[in-house]
Amino acid sequence: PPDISGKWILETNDRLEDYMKALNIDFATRKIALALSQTKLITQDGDKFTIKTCSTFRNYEISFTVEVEFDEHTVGLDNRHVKSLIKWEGDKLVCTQTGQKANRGWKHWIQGEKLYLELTCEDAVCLQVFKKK
Ligand code: RET
Repeated sequence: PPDISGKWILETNDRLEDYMKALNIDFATRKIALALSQTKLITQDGDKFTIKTCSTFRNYEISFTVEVEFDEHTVGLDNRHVKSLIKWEGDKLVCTQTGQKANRGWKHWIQGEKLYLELTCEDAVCLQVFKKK
C-alpha cells in the first residue's frame, strides 16, 4: 500500500461547510472551522495508523488498524458514536462510518505530491488537499 505518513498542511478545502451542515455542526463552530488552517499528522506502521487533525481551535485524533472495526466517538466534531471500518481500496484508504448518518465516511489518497481527503455525509462531499510540510 502507499505511504501516506507525514506532516501535511491544508491547501484547499472545498465544501467543508456542506459536510459540517450534514453533520449538524452548529453555526459558530462551522464559522471557526472554515477559517482554520489544519495540519494532518499521519503515522503508519504496517496496517496500524494514527491520524491527528490539528488546528489552533481543536484537535481530533484517531488510531486504527486496517480491516479492524472500532467504535469511534467524534468528540469535538459532531460528538456522535459510529462504527468505523477502514480498508484499502486500490491505492485509496477508505473509511465507512456506520451510525445515525447515511453514507458517512472518508477516503485518503496520494496523487502527485499531494494528499487528498474526501469527507462524505449524506449527500455532502468535502474535498481537502494537503501539501507535504
Ligand atoms: C476541526 C476543528 C473543529 C471543528 C471541525 C474540525 C474538522 C475536523 C475533521 C476531521 C476529519 C478527520 C479525519 C481523519 C481521518 O483519518 C478541524 C477539528 C469540524 C473534518 C477524516
